[in-house]
Amino acid sequence: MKAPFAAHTRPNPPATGHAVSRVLVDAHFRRAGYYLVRSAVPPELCATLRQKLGTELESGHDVRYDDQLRPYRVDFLVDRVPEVWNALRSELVLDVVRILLGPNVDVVLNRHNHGTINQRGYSGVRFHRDVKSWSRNLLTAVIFLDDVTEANGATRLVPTSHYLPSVEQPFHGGTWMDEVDEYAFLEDQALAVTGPVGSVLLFDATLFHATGVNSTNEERPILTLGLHASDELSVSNYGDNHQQLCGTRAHHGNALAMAGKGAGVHD
Ligand SMILES: O=C(O)CCC(=O)C(=O)O
Repeated sequence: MKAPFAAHTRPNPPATGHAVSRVLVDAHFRRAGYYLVRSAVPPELCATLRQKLGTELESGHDVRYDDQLRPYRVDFLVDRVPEVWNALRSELVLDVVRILLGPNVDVVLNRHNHGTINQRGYSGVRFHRDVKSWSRNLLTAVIFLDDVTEANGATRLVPTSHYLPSVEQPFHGGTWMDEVDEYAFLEDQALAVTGPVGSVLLFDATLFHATGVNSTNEERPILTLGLHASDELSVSNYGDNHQQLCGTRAHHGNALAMAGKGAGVHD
């Protein structure tokens, strides 16, 4: 029998109608690099998503295996499990995402877009950034499909590390913290972000973060998506790696490029 989530003594905020302070959310996110939206996705929807994630893992298609050869990740999530859109469009999630990114938001299909279950003993992904540099940044969204605790491997992140300069390293592009000597010691400053089922951890994709080690016998299922503001250059006829989450998508860039005459023109 699994122990209920017990890391917080205050009651969960209601999943809907919970007023968030625009100023505080934005100020905390910009300084610390992350923001946890507690209990934002209804538990029933999380149960459906857990079950669908399990089915997709069993299918063996586009599944990754951990260091003990157990299936642990499925890619191309939004195509395989459309209920992910309902989770992202939960009222409280959209409230906070709109504060951080504005009214028009896209989901990126070629970064993250996966569901993961970390099982006992798997040490997960080591400290890294999800993008190399702020110049093409993302908002990473981790949806907790079950209670996430330190014991079952909560994501660990290094607050404020999104301010550290981008460092180009051979082969891996500088996204791995332990490959940069000056940054490696920051692991000691990391904190684990825990929360009840349905919580959503949002962070600047240049914030160094890692999977915690799961020391329980339960899985820790999460979904991970990359979001960004749909800005005036998002729409292009050079191909589209995005799908609209909310708002509108408009192009105000180079008109020639949009008309298909863009070769050699800055788009
Ligand atoms: O498993 C986690 O807690 C974090 C996963 C992660 O960092 C990633 O998918 O890039």
